[in-house]
Amino acid sequence: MLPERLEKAIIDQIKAEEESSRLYLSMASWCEVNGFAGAAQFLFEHATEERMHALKLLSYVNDRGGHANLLALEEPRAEFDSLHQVFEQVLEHEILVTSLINMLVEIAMEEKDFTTLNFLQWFVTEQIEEESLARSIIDKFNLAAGEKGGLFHIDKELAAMAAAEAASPE
Ligand code: OFO
Repeated sequence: MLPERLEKAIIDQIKAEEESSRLYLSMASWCEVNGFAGAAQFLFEHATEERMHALKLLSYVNDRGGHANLLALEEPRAEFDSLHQVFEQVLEHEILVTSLINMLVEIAMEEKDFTTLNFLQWFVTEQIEEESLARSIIDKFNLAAGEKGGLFHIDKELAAMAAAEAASPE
């Protein structure tokens, strides 16, 4: 059985992952209506990944004899000033999620639940990858600043990254 405190914390994390998914869906929608088809594709893909993270946590709680009941979700932000700002928000959000995962790890350690600690390792690694990916995209904006057609090229690169992600989802 999962310790009650840990079960509650994982249920909160399911909510956070669902909210991540909806935030990226909302960003994808903004990109789509603003002519950034590649970025939209990338963010739709990312939204699906976050939903898979929520499902992974949900299954874990239930497999350990708990009950992953779902919580009410916040309305995601819908408007952005620029594509660059969208990806700055992605990074900011991933940094927040990393801190939430670290808090979960801390609770699992305090509860001496080694099975959960082992399970959470996947999320720890995933957050390193996601933060690094968001940083690399922001670097592209900084490099392309002022360059003619810079946004067009970034959007094309994001489409290629989305296709690669779709081919090896996590
Ligand atoms: Fe769920 O991986 Fe990012 O947030």
